[in-house]
Amino acid sequence: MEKKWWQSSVVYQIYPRSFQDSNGDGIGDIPGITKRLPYIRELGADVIWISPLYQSPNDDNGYDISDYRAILREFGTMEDFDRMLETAHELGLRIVMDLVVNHTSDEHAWFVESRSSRDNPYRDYYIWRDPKDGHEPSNWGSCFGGSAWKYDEATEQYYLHLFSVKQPDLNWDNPKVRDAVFDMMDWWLRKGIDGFRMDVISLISKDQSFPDGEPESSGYATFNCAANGPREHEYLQEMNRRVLSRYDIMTVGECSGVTLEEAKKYANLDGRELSMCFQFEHMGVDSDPVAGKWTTKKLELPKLKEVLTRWQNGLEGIAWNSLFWDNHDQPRIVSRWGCDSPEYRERSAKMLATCLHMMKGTPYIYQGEELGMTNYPWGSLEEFNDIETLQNYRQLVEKGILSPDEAFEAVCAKSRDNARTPMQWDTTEQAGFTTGTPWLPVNPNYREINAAEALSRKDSVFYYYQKLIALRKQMELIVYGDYRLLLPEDEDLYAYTRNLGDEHLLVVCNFSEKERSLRLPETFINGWVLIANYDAAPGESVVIPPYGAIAIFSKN
Ligand code: TEU
Ligand code: CA
Repeated sequence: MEKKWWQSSVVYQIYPRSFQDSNGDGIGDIPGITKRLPYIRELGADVIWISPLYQSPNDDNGYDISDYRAILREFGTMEDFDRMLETAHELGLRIVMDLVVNHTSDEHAWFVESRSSRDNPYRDYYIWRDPKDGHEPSNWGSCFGGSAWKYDEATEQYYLHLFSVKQPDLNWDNPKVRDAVFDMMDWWLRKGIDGFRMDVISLISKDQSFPDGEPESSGYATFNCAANGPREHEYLQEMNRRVLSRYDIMTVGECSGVTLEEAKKYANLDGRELSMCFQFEHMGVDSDPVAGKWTTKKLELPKLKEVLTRWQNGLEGIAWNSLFWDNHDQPRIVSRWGCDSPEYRERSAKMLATCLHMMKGTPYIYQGEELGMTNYPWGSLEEFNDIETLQNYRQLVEKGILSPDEAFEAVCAKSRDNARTPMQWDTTEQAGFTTGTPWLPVNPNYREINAAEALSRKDSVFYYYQKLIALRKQMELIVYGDYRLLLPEDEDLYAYTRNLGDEHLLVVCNFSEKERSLRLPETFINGWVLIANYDAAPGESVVIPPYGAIAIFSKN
């Protein structure tokens, strides 16, 4: 197998709105990112994925783009962008841009034209359908609640929007759309960016008959029924031929609804489509059959192990995995699957990091994860900003799927806004994020949990991540070794090995509050402790404290 730079990279994700404000308007911006690049360098990550920076009316915080070649005024100017890119490159950091081309904003010039009349040249840039028996053309639902079809009075047709009504889906079956998108991608690549993270790229090809899907408790079929459509791979291969293959870049597809078999195509090592893809199966292990992700159900560890192991082994030697717990759409992992009480917050954050970063694939760190940032202590529904949270809350309560109290508890646990509260830099007012009023409140725990504190203390979560990253850079075993699960049924311990030639690694992570001991497999007796989040002294067995984690190396 040919080795690629992005296989030994670690990616740091920035959500620009919440990272660092530089001018006191309460909104993070590009000069703020530039100022903090040395911080990311210090952590050791070498690729930065930045959520959308483009012009947008912000119905979905930048994932609704109205001009792909302009920077959102609140974030700065194109000159600011160019300076950031140059500074990043000087520091040896690569920049991967978010690419949102399943849909645009309804304020994009293409859609303004498209909706103006049925015979406008841009009409077919989007997906328009006549009513079916006076109703929506199919039962497809929007990810944010309600139908995915919106009736437009002016031209008496429906348009498709798998996300908000302000995010109409592009019609990829129109070759002009593909030309326009590829041209725009090329424009950014010529500027010198290092790749793309492709938003819901698994949804771009739709079955033109728009068949009804299996309805959920909401009455609609999930937007996943549009995933991996009939011409999906044809379009990605075309994109690859015409654009991607001409640059030395990294591409990661956000592949909602992807199966293992599909991922082998998206992320195949033959390089015909993308470098790697995000799958979400492991993010769904604590969801509910009726309420979906909107539940406070506890994690069942054997399920998580089953899913991740299937992906680790299923792609082995065929395609490349990406590894993540957190992103701008997920609650904070330490609150979700660790323990955010003062006693265990740091140890469980390090345990989760160990479990993920010792696996095979490219790891992603979401801003603040390296500090063990936690979910926000929400007091009322009014405090939320996110469209997905607010619309789903309403739908869950209206349909009687959850009581208002249950729905509130669920959004507190799962809202995307948990990830979007401002980055906690130091103990000054507003955590050093802004000198003004932040667009989302700062978590009050910033006085204890912040970057300045973490950087001043050698045993912080930050330095633990730094060490994990450094180990990946030093050891091919961590990048290329195969993966084998141990103890599949154990409800507390996640244990696996990695193996490359005569090198072996044993990783044991305790997801519980119990102390657990484990007899070491023969190979690892007298092994070398590569990293642990407690004072470890293994002999023939290890005693692992609550939320403990250890990785033992052996060569034979
Ligand atoms: O997310 C796509 C996606 O699948 C999400 O809807 C995800 O399932 C959900 O947010 C989890 O709760 C991407 C972006 O990451 C997200 O921020 C955007 O809102 C969405 O696409 C539309 O562009
Ligand atoms: Ca600002």
